[in-house]
Amino acid sequence: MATFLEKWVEEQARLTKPDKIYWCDGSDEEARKIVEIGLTRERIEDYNVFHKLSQKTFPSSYLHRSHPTDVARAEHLTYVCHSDKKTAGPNNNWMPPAQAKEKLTKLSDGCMRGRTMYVLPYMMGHPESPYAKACVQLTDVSYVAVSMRIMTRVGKGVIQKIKKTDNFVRGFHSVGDFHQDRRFIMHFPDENLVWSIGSGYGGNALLGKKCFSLRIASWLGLKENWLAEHMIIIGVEDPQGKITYIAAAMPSACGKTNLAMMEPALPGYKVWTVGDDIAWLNIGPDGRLWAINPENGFFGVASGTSMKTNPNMIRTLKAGKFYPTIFTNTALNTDTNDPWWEGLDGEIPSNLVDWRGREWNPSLGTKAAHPNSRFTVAISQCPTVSPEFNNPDGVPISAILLGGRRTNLIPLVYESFNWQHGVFTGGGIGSETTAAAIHKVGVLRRDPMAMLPFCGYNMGDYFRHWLNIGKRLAHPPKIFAVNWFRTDGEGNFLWPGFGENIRVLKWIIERINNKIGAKETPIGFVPNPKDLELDGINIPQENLEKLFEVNIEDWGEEIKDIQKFFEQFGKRMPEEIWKEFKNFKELK
Ligand code: GTP
Ligand code: SPV
Ligand code: MN
Repeated sequence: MATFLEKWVEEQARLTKPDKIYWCDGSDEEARKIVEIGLTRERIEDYNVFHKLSQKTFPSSYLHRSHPTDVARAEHLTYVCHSDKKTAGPNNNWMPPAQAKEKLTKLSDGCMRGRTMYVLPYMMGHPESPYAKACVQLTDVSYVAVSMRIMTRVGKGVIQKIKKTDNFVRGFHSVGDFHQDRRFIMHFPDENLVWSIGSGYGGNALLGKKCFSLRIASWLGLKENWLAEHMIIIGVEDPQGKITYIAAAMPSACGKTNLAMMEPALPGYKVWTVGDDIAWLNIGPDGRLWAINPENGFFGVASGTSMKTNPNMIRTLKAGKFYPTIFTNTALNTDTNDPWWEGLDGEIPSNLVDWRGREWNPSLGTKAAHPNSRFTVAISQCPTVSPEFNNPDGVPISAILLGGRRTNLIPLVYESFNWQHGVFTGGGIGSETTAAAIHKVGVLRRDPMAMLPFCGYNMGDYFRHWLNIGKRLAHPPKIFAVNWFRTDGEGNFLWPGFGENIRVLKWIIERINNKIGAKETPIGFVPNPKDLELDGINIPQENLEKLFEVNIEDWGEEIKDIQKFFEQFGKRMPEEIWKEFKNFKELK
């Protein structure tokens, strides 16, 4: 008798009419075959899906150019289809599930004609982890099939798991005709289903990532008492060899990957990488918060990545151990056949074509690499990958960092008074938008816990859920807010960032261990000047003052904006958060 999975695949094939159906086993040999198809047969506009790069500099690497309208997440085309609008909340686009399905069914009719339907069984999380989830994605493009192998644990073993339980998350994906008018990324949380059509780009198409591991998983977390968060997970080893695990949320393109594999500027410190984008957080039997990274690879921002900013990522990209590594929408040095992007070490090469394949030189005034150009690479290639990466139980979290990109107002770091105050602080965080999604860049918006585009239900309920989790933790992590992006009057960053961020982590760890005091301000505790390690770094005194300045007079607009944001959630907004808000407003 056909299994639920087989029936589903058959049904989707009847609708989409692919030439072939291919069940992936996740093997190296298979990946090579699929890449071969993208090198020769499939085309996007006038370009093959894959272009082989110089194997000397970046072994096993390929360049992929996406459709020029398809270069980032499409938040305006992303829907969460709960049965009622209130459950989706003002933070999500919503359509009644039946209407959404009708629309998608029409768009999907015959959409795989002439193409292959790849069936990808995969795990989010280590197969032996009690927190892992089994999934199956269908896709009609080699780029997505191969990227899923890098980003997740693809393998036939998953089918065995599924057979026993019939419990898995379904992802249907087709690039359709790439047209924006026929592009939708729709989520059906009550059916464990994601249906995405019209885009081949990362977060719209690699459905294990934001679609499942955040939007659907956050909803599962609400029902099952855990949290799915847009957070990195790191182990910070101090000179005595003690490792402290930290989770940190920052919006897209705001520094997570860089922080996750930092090369610390302070001697004796080491950062171990557990995850760079997503954390699933569970309450352990010991009353602590335990984190796993459900992913198996990095889908990182290329622009700005160099031996100076993120040497461990450059090393990861050059390792060539796991097949393949993919660059998406970077420029190409036509002399050397190497990928190139703004911020990479060395001179600007003289013979470049831009991310669309057009001849390029700096005088054009455009960017050669798309600002959201990315690489897809296995986490196993990372020289700082934590020995705990595959630990089924995850790692115990001692601190949560919540960040944003703020050119002014927000100090480098401050500590919340307690969990409830931390939820209020995180809930009110704002960040300036980046090129990771299709919208105007540099616009300030509220982005609570960096989850605004990823929370799969009403954020009022989400804040309540955070409060409840806090109550159930015997040892809740301390909550800190961070901002690497404050600038001076001329737009220069006040803080050098990257490897120097270890100084902030050191302060945080000392606070966790009650080793040092701090200055109390209305927004939380900020470092006493003497407690931030500044040995070996030269920061003008006035910059330091500015970095930690909490001028409460300047918070007027911010408070109004936070209030307006919270008010959208009406009765679903927890009283406790309003209480914190009121306290804060009165202090002001
Ligand atoms: P997503 O993959 O979209 O989730 O992004 P991310 O949060 O992982 O951001 P990432 O670490 O890739 O950094 C995004 C951009 O911010 C890059 O261009 C980095 O060079 C820059 N960046 C990262 N960390 C710092 C920092 O400490 N200071 C400054 N000034 N820039 C940073
Ligand atoms: C982000 O935008 O947060 C990313 C890239 O990490 S994507 O996979 O598109 O979500
Ligand atoms: Mn990242």
